[in-house]
Amino acid sequence: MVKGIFSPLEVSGNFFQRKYKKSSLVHSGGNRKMHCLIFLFLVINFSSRAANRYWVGPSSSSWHSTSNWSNTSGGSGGFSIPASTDVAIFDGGSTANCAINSGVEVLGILINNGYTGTITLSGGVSLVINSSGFEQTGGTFTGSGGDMYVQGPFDLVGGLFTTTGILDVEMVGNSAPPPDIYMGFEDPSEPLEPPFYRPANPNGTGNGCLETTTWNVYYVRDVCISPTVDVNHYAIERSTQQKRSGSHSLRFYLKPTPLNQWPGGGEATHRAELGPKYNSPVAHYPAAGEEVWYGLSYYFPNDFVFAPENIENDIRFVIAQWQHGSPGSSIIALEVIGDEIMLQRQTGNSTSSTWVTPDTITTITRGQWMDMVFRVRWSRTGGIVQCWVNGQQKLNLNNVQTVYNNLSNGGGLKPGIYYWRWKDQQSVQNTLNAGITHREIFIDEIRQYKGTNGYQSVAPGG
Ligand SMILES: [Ca+2]
Repeated sequence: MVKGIFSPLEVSGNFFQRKYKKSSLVHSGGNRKMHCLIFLFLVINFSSRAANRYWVGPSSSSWHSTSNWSNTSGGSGGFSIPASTDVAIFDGGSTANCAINSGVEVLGILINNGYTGTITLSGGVSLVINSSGFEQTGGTFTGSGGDMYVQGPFDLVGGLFTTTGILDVEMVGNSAPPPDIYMGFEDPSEPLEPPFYRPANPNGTGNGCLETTTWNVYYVRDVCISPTVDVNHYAIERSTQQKRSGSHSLRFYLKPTPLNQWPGGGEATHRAELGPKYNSPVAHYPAAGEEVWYGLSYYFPNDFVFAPENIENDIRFVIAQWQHGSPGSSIIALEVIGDEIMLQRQTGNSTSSTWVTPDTITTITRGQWMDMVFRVRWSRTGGIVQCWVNGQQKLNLNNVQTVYNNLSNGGGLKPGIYYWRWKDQQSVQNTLNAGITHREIFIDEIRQYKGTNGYQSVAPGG
């Protein structure tokens, strides 16, 4: 159980939900699965121990009169006023206003989209709602200084909710649907295959990319190390050095190719990532029109050296990208530029894309975990990219391109270090000049959920 107090609060629209989780205040889209779960919960209560009471009152009438309540929608009044084991239902059976002028305790309140009236909670009055919680999909609820205590789910799907009094919400635990993918890096059986080993070859050619090995059922290693150096110039390993939860996280490490070992005809070191596995039990590439939520937590060590901040310079690298499985750059990626994490986007076609000036998401705090949640609606023209950091919304892009014009799918999350600039000798020199000898980051609590309102399903947590 988690608990929080907010005041004042105003919420409107038909695609909104407000919840409280630990120390973070969360705004996110409507949740149809949640809606169905709550509805089922109410139905079970209706049939077992609770009574339904339907609002049938005349205009501007009082909650506190038996003549205004019925046992069926639109039925005759005269039934008991909803009490602590009853659910009060406002639907199309009466669209009249309702005034709560003295203290009320009910099992639940359900305001469905057939109700178009206004329910007013008067100042100084307490409204206690027990385990069935509060759900609103229509009408208007106005708290004019009265206080609400919700001992169950609080679910705003539509209508208008306003209160100037206390709103104290206690969510039922685990009410969010589980994620489709969860990686906490606690499983000692992962990685499923040992990393590929390849000896250094001073005359090596080619791109240096190692044979992929399976990390777990969802991911493979995707590593490119200069053929002239030993493969220990990288690491993707479970580590106890840092952890967001449990006792392990995943450590990513990459070292640039030494200038005196530069490959003559090949590519220098540039990649240590977990790549989408082609036969993963969860499909990695969402279709255009689908919405996917991603959660993960980053840790930059205290000795992480920030490069001089200049988005035009060479000293920047990717810490996650959403790879679409076709030739060409990822359409969205997270880059570290200076001391900030930015969202890098492309537009157009995958093989001839146009670079978009990155959007700053957050300044990096070294030595602390940063919890990140992303909502991505994959679309050629109506895409959405939203990002929250430690519970605060930092990015809200709407009607952007998140699927290339020549593709029919969006990207699969590919976490890790992609230092594409290190394929260039001058960039490595610039990196060394800035006092950067390697890159090391830790990632934990990776989650993925396909569907709407997935914040609670993917938010990093213990
Ligand atoms: Ca962990």
